[in-house]
Amino acid sequence: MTPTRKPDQSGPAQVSPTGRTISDGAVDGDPRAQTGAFLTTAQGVRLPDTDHSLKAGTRGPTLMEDFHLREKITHFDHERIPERVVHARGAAAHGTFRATGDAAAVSKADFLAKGRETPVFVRFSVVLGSRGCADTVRDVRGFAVKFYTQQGNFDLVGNNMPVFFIQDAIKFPDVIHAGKPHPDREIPQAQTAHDTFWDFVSLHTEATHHVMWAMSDRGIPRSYRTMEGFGVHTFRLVDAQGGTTLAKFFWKPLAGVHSQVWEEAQITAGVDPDFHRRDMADGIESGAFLEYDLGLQVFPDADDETFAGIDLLDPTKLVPEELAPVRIVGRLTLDRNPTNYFAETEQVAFHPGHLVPGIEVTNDPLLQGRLFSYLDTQLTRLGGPNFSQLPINCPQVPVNDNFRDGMHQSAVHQGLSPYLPNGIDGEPLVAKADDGGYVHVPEAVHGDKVRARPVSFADHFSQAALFYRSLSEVEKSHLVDAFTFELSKCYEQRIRQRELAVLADVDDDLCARVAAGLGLPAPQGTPPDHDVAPSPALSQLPSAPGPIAGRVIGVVAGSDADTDGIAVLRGELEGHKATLRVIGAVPGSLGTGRSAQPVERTLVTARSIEFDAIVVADGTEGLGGDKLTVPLQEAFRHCKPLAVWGNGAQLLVDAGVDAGAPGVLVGEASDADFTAALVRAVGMHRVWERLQPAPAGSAPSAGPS
Ligand code: HDE
Repeated sequence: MTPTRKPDQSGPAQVSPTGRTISDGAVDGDPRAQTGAFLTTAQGVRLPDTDHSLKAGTRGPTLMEDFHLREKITHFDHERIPERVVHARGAAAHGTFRATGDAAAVSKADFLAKGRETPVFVRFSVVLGSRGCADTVRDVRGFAVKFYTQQGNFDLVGNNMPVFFIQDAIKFPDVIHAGKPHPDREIPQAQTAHDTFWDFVSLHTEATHHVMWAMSDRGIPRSYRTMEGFGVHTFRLVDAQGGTTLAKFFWKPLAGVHSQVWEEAQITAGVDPDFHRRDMADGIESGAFLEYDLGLQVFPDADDETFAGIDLLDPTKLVPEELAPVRIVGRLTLDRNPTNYFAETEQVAFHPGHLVPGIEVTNDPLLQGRLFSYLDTQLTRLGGPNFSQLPINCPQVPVNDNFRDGMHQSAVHQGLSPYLPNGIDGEPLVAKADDGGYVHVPEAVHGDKVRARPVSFADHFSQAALFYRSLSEVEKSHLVDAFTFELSKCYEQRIRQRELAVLADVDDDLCARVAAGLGLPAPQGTPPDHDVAPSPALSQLPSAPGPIAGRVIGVVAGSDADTDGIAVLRGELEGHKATLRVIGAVPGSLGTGRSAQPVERTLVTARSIEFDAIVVADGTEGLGGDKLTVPLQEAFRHCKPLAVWGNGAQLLVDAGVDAGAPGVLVGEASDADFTAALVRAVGMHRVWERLQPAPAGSAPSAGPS
């Protein structure tokens, strides 16, 4: 029962944080937004001037009594809150999760019931960088989802890699200290290519599997829409009858899993540090929403908590999808950008302990430590214990928690007795499982008090080898290049040698190739046998063209460009929810009438990194020179599709690009065949065949291939 106000009591009027009564008809319908015709102080006093401080004469000193100056500057002085100690840089979007009902047999969670639609807020992040770092650094990405369910908030706080560097939360401060910039000069920003990181991971070999993922293409995603997500830990699901299973969570992007190449990621960090957040916001604005399927791997809740010999409590291990298929249980669509970065993206507070009935934690020692950390860090970051009242964190169900007071309390609690039981105000009901109460599954807990880990956590190499051996050759070579790059950035030779010794215990081929790149002898190790079955699901290369929604295609066009042809191509791409951007010599517009084309990029502002493919249209007057050669060569080198029609082909030749190479489409006109071939090529993401030496005597292609 909720206590009621006594007859002699009053309280503040029900106004929003911006001073409007809830019934006010607001322009945008949200009483929390600032409106009103006049500029005011924070106290609501109308202001005649906010540009001149109050002075004794125009040339005199500023007066202490200038309450507006003092209030304005004081508020500004306190605008920043501490950034997250990890995952500081992030970007977020609102959306909806729609359940298929396929999880209902294993979890009684209401939001997983068939047809249920649940509002969500998703924040993607990089781990190591500060809030202002570049989006495209090599790092793990956070993939944190808040479900505002009818049973309270559930947070799935995951990453874009399925395993983690350490097996016990007590090492988290250490691995982060090692990954963050060196404490003396605070260098390097947002990267692992430095001594302390490699010192740590070569000494803590449990990190080896995750290091493989971080050095693979997964560490440099093309965009948030092309990232897989993983809950990492094993959770315990509870069905309506109280039966339990163990499960791992997955997000499968409908756009496929794609990455940048390393040189591209480095260029992007300088040319457009906001690349990923821009891609997401622009995509949502243009109707190319981000979509992911939620999947579950489900395992019997066996006493030893293993599956196929894999310890499900060890967060450095995955279960190959070939052994336990991922069952799709719902779809997430991100279709709305936040209104205010600070209020939403910065103030959102995720916590792996925000659980709903039907989902419980396991004894994974990494997860157990996380259950403490998130609330603890948020107390400092968000300035007190009441941050769950912030609009972005607020559950969308009744809250009756008996918590009181604290910094920034915005509820006006009534009654005298916020405790249970009480004989004064009456009490809220306590819920049984049937009432939707979160009743923990009983679990026997026993054991000696020890600081130790299970014997099964000792194997640090077999899954690192599984990962490497499951990759395609092009992915392997990227991974070798990444190890070589990062270890070359270390100053200490002994750290390089120690990491090579680690790689020798993973795979001879990997170790030999990295050692060759470092100019060091390859040590002999004891890698796992080669007869372990690879897991093709770990490779991210597509076998067939995927959707191209959200992709950006640049079309280079001269002053005499075939604007009718560009219009045809634009229509085709827009039909696939992809974007065409015309790159001209100067800003303005090309052509006239219905097929007139705006020039959205010029040779001064365009770099290849913005585009998933570059097309040169027929009509190239006024184009050429280094400014064009650079993006064309980059796109070619990064194995992006290139296409030309009409006399556009000459620009490729001028730029020194081999028009006969794989993935260079040469057409007479921007017709249906040409556009379809381009869409297919972009759907394959990259033309890796271009990296193979051309067979002797191969001729340039005469038409779209
Ligand atoms: Fe986190 N992590 N973490 N983490 N984590 C935080 O919480 C922590 C781990 C993850 O967009 C912090 O509010 C510990 C694994 C994401 O706001 C902090 C350990 C996974 C985000 C924290 C881990 C994650 C965080 C910092 C070792 C993937 C960003 C700010 C046991 C399954 C959420 C904050 C957002 C953020 C602690 C390991 C994911 C300090 C102690 C494993 C996506 O509480």
